[in-house]
Parts: sequence; C-alpha cells; structure tokens
Amino acid sequence: MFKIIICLLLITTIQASTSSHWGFTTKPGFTSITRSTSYKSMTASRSTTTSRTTNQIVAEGKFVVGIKKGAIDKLLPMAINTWNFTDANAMAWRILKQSRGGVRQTRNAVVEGCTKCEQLQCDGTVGYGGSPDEQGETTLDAMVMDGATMDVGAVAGMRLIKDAIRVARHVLERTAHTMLVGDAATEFAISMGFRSESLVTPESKTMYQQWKAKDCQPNFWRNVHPDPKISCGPYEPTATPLTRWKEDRARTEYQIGAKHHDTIGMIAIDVDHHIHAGTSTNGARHKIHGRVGDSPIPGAGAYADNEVGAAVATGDGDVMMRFLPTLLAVEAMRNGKSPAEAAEVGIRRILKHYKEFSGAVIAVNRLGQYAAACHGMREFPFVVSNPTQAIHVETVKCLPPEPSVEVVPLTKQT
Ligand code: SD4
Repeated sequence: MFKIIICLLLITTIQASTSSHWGFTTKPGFTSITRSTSYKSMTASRSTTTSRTTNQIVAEGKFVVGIKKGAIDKLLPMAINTWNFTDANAMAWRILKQSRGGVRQTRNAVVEGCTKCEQLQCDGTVGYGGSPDEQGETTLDAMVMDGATMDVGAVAGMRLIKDAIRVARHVLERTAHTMLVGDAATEFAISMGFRSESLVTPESKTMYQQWKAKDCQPNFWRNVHPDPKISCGPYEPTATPLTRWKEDRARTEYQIGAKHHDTIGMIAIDVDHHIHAGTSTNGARHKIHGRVGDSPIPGAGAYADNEVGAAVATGDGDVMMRFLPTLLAVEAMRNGKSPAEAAEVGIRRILKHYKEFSGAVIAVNRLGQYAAACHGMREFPFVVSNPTQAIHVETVKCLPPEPSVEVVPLTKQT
C-alpha cells in the first residue's frame, strides 16, 4: 500500500513538472509549436513554449500547443523584415501600434514599411536608382499578400514609377488580378494617380557606365555569341550543331551579403493573428531587360496564410523562384515544423540543386514566433518588433557550405 502511494505521488509530480515546463497537449488538427535551440532568433519562441497550457492556437497540423494568453501578448503584434532595414521596420511598427486589430492595419504596416525602404533606396537594392538593367534602367518588382483572403497584388518589371508596393496594393484592392507587368503596370499605376518619372539617378547611371566600360561584366547571358564572358551584346544564340551542343550552365555570381543587401521582405501580424506579407526590390544588378525575380511571385518572395503564418525570402531570385521557398516554409509549419525548421526547409530544397546559392528565408508562425535560415553568406540580419523588443536587429548564422559531391562517372562494367 505504501509503495502504491509513493508511486502515485511520483507520477503526479512528474506530470506537474512536465506540463509546467512544456505546457502542451496534442490533438489532431492543430499546428505544433516546437522548441529549437539552434537559432538565436528563437529566443522569443523559447519563452512562449515554456509557458503553461491555457490557450488553443493555430489551425491544421498535428498538435495544439497551449500558450498563456499573456505570453502571446508579448509576441503580437509583430513586424519583421529582411536585412537591417530598421527604418522600414520602425514605420511598420508605428502603424501596428496605432490601433489594435484590423486586417487593414497589417496591410498598412507592410505596404508603408516597404514604401519607406523604397523612398530611402535601402542599400540601393530597393526602390528607384538601383540595380540598373542592361539598358541602364531601374525596374521594380513588388507584392503584397493578405493571409486572411489569400488575395495578392503584385507588379513586376515596372518602369517609371517609384511606389512599387503601393501600386501592388492597388492591384490587390482594385482589380481581380494578381500581377501586372512591365509598361502595362506603369499605365495602370498612372491611371491610379501615381506620378511617372525616371528611376535613373546619377549613381545608377555611373554604375551602368562602369559596367559597360568593363565589357558588360558580369552579366546573365550564356550559350550566346559573342562570348558573354568577355563581350557586351547584342548577342545571338550560339549556332552549334545539336550533335556538338555542350550546354554552359555556369551562373553569374549573385552579389548578396554585407555590401549588397537585397529585397525587403516584410511580415506583419496583429493581435488577432491577421497576417500580411510583402516584398519590394529593384531586382538584380545588370539583369537582362525584362527580367523578373522571385519577389513578386506568391510562394517565392513571400507567402502568408492566417491559419499558419508567413514567410519572406531574399537572395538569388532566379533560382529561388524555381522552388517556391516561402510556400514550402509555410507548408512546413502547417505540418508541424517550427519556424526555424520551416525556414531551413525552404533553403535546403534549393541547395539540393544549387550548392552555391545565396539567400535567406524568414518564417513566422501565426503566434509571432520567428526564425530565419540562410546560405551563401556568413550571416543574415533581420529586424523584429514586438511588445518585448522594438526595432531589434538579430543575426542568424548561415548554413555551412554544402560539401561538394564528387561525381564518379559511370564506366562500362568489365
Ligand atoms: C531578385 N530576390 O530579384 C530578388 C533580389 C533580392 O535578395 O532579394 N535579392 O532576385
């Protein structure tokens, strides 16, 4: 009898300590919020996952995680964005704090946060006057996605209009389309009241002239002549007979990192878990005229779903858009992965095929827990604001370079 009482006491103690430490119960139909220690950016999520169970969260997936209402309040509202674009984050944060709740508030935060970067020409890779293309012109890509309705507005390769993400918002709110491109996007913007003006600046003009003077190096051409590795265009397809065709798959080194920051990708979530995600970029420097990157493509540059969370990406868009890494990240969270694991899913899928790839993915679940993963740089900074930290720059170390696999050619069996 005495032994039985001791056993019962022990079981009760273990249960109590487990629930206070982890605070979760499992149930089909809900997303798990798992704990990760491999990323500095998981600090916030650690503090919530150790809370006691009270509140049910999220939608599809495998588990429900109980988190104190108070703990959630510390994570939402939140605004997070790529790179150390702090002014953009401050703008979004100011808007989010103005009033509690409301779908339009997160939309305003993302659109005006990214607009701030366009106006400041963040690192020369957002907004006018950056990344001149092969004709010396700056063209803009931008997108905004509403995680409640799954509506998207985007513009791609848009010329002569500075306010890319605001125009994208007009596409979302005033049309039934998802994306407008090129000169037609410009015409649409003008019809919506935006001013048309040159996006060329003295700096972008100099950049363009210097590139021309260096025989247009680097550029994005291959399998053309004259040899694009030593000459400017115009180019023609190489006229190699099919039997002697040897495809050149070399990629132009994509400049990204400390001195070549890229796209702003931003996510805003309010206290009612309304989510918007958005991007704005002038793309890749010396891109071929007409090139569009990943940023305006839903699932590539950004994705949001109120049921789960959101993700944004930055990096070599020509490669990234082949894998829809932000959709992959959101779907990974839907299936129970933590934000850290989900961000890594997006990056690793690309690495399977492009070992030199450089880029980053930020993933946030609907509770405001966040993480980032990156490759091809030493580290990747991003900015977060939530009730516990405003305009806080964090840095995540990137995944180590993939070991190059020695390919042993198949030989005839002897
Ligand atoms: C693009 N992804 O157009 C954009 C550029 C950028 O981070 O993010 N770079 O390829």
